[in-house]
Amino acid sequence: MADCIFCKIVSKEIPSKVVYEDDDIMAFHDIEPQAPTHVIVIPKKHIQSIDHIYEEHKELLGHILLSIKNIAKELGLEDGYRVVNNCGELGGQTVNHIHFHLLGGRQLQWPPG
Ligand code: D5M
Repeated sequence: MADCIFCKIVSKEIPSKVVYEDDDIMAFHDIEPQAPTHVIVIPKKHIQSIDHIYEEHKELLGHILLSIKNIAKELGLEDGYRVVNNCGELGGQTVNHIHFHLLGGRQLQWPPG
């Protein structure tokens, strides 16, 4: 998608600090980290949000979750971590390419704001 920041990260038009990449997904360090470890995990295919997920995406979403587990292990988050998805305006989504925040490296609080 032409105006999508994360599509530009996928195409390498915008640089990022990649922690994992394969044919279908990419993980890179968040530019505004909210924890010592803050990684964004995305499908390479442009999907706007969870609201735009359909049956055909089930395998891709499973692959993302399994990869998040593996990335967390690689990054040394064995004591725990948080996975966040913000969906839509009231959900706090600012980049309209579905993404999962992987946060860790400190005691995270609940509830979020
Ligand atoms: O989160 C969008 C997240 O995307 C937010 O934490 C900043 C991050 N972001 C935005 N631009 C970049 C670039 N260029 N590199 C890395 N990270 C980026 P949301 O859930 O939509 O509020």
